[in-house]
Amino acid sequence: MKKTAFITGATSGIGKATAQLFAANGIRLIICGRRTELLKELKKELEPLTDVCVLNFDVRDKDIVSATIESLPKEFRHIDILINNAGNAHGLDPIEKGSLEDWDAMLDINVKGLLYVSRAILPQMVERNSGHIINIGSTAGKEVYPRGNVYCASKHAVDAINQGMRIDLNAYGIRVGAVNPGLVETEFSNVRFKGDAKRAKTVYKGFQPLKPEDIANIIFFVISQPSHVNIADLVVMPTAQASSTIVNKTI
Ligand code: NDP
Ligand code: 8X3
Repeated sequence: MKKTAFITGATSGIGKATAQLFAANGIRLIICGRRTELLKELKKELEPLTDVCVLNFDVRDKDIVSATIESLPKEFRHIDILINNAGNAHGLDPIEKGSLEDWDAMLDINVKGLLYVSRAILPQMVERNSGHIINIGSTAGKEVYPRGNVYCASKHAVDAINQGMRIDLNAYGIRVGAVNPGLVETEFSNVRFKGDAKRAKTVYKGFQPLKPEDIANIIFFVISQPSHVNIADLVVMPTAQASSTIVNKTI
């Protein structure tokens, strides 16, 4: 039977590339995000390859999250794979100047949003004693860098939630693992710098960053392992990157 994957944050970057790769491999898709037009376009692109269901919601709204997931059409209710990917950094300020709105956004989306989506999907996996969850963390969840403060905190929380999920779901045969990327060129820095494309570009200047497709390939590798293999935690950086602050820029 074909598997069904639920991907949050499928409108761009890592989530979109993962949806494209999954579709090319015949995995049925539930693609989620806030930008309706982008979801519709992606559905149109991928429908020749696989069945696609669009879910349009903001992960911050817990009532909408659970109601929307409950309203899935019958043929998409059985979810085999959950990719908890939706998230972003908002701002890069020192802690004493941090914006409260940015802090709320990062904690509400990256941490609470991930929890709301997971809470709505986990019971069916528990009932079936099967499922695979991949949490997209970050190198920012493994170390803390200057002015990364609250974004790093949100990704450290994802790291803890990943471990907690794996422990609590162990008895049910559900696989849980995290993929923690370093610098990937997506819309990430555009969002962090509030649409300042020039500043966003400078983040990836002078070295070869990861592409969203690189992470999609890794996610696909993780979900393609036999059922007795669980890749619990994986960190991947561009070759030019050694840590959050050490990047070999040549230009
Ligand atoms: P993008 O900005 O390209 O994609 C972010 C995705 O998250 C979009 O599809 C966006 O959809 C979705 N999203 C954001 N906020 C919400 C929300 N409130 N409700 C629902 N969906 C939301 O960035 P990336 O692809 O780079 O980021 C994906 C994940 O990878 C994030 O968790 C990020 O922290 C992580 N990551 C990224 C790295 C990088 O260097 N790029 C490195 C390490 C981790 P929409 O706007 O349509 O709602
Ligand atoms: C994204 C990687 O270093 O920009 O999570 O925070 S970084």
